[in-house]
Amino acid sequence: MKTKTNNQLISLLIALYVFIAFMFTACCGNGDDDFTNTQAPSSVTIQKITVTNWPSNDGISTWDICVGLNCIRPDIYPVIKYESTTILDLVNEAIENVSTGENYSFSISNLVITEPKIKHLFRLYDEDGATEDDLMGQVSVAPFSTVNGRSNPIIISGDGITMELQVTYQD
Ligand SMILES: [Ca+2]
Ligand SMILES: [Ca+2]
Repeated sequence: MKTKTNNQLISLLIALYVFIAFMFTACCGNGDDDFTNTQAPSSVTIQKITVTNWPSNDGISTWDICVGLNCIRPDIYPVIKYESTTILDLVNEAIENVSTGENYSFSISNLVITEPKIKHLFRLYDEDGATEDDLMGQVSVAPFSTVNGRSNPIIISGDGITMELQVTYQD
């Protein structure tokens, strides 16, 4: 009887341990996905995106191959996707022939992120006119994370690209 109770206790402890380990991984393994923070905003509104970094080439050659003083430089614009929906596409405001080390800002008219705790896909493209635009880099991240709190700007960085989001937070 004693052994059976002990076995049950051990089983219970193992189950509890697995549960806690699972909860820790789900909750806090990646601070970007913490759904438990009551300080999280109900929405985040993006007012400006400043691109501060991008890969110097596509791994093989310059972003554009052409004859001209600066035309080999990329013509950048950001795109934001949420799940399968493109919620921002600034292809029509692409900035031509950008210089490494400079910052380039895109003012946008209040893009409201309604699920700031869920991952969004931030992409930077090189606009190529007639041919398919080059994807320069992309980062999948939640705009709001408990690690960064309500920072402004929000820094989106990875895969060779960096974007700073000028935002406001809504409770
Ligand atoms: Ca190109
Ligand atoms: Ca170019």
